[in-house]
Amino acid sequence: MSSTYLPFHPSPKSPDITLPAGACDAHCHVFGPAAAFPFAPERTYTPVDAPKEKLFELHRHLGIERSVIVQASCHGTDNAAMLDAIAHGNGNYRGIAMVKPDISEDELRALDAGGVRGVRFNFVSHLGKDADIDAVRTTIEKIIPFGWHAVVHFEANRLETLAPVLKQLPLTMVIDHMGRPDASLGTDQPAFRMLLDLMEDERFWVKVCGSERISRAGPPFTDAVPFGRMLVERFPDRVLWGTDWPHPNIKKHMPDDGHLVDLLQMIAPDDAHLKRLLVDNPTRLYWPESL
Ligand code: 0GY
Repeated sequence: MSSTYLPFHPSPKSPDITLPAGACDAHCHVFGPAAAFPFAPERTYTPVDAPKEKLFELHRHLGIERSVIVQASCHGTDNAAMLDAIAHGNGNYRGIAMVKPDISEDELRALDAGGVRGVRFNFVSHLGKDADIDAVRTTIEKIIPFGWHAVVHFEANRLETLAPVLKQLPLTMVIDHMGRPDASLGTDQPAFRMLLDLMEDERFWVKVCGSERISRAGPPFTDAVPFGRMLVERFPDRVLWGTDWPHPNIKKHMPDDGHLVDLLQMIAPDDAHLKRLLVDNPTRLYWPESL
């Protein structure tokens, strides 16, 4: 297990753009603090503490009003740190949990009351063993009555085997980080074409974040922009965006979150698309009661 990953940026720049009212960061995490919310024994990495106060401060700084906190693997299926952050978020925070397949209806009800609206499944080598497909199916049967969705996080090379399985699942699925293609291989690479094909099915949504993860050129990560731009233009009503703060497992170039917001000027072709990406789409998925 390594703790050599970079800490989050200490003082992100102010973005060059003013985000639309109600803008949502639909992918970020809280880590610890470990003294209050210990990390999972089975974790594959130990991050630096990234508590809710720092997340709230970042959101104020960037002009973000709403957010979805995604359970990270380093906390395993103990969603306490995330639930605590949501509870302090004045209704502007929702969560995506990680759960065991034998979770009870009462436990799911408690998560729902705590602001959880979906469950995440990982298929990423550096985060440990892939989610078990039978366990995924069992969990999904249990969450459907709550109207939740699944968040699927996979490496690009998993898509060929995963796509037929995902196509059988009867619920909304949100794909993390544009399906994690290698940006240096271009938008015509088979894995990205497969993702575009999957997106033709209206059950699928995709997060156009993770530019810093798929980039091979490094800061300012503009080699990742064509991927996000293509997704936003083709599927304007099923795209979400997030900071991915505090950026777990980044070893080389810790992004400045202000720069990541600036990239949105290139990812969205105009203000109308930007509003759908940051406001309308996350509202439909996470705050439908406010519509
Ligand atoms: C991300 C990506 C990563 C980590 C996790 O659950 C996690 O630990 O999500 C990663 O290492 O690529 O979405 O934040």
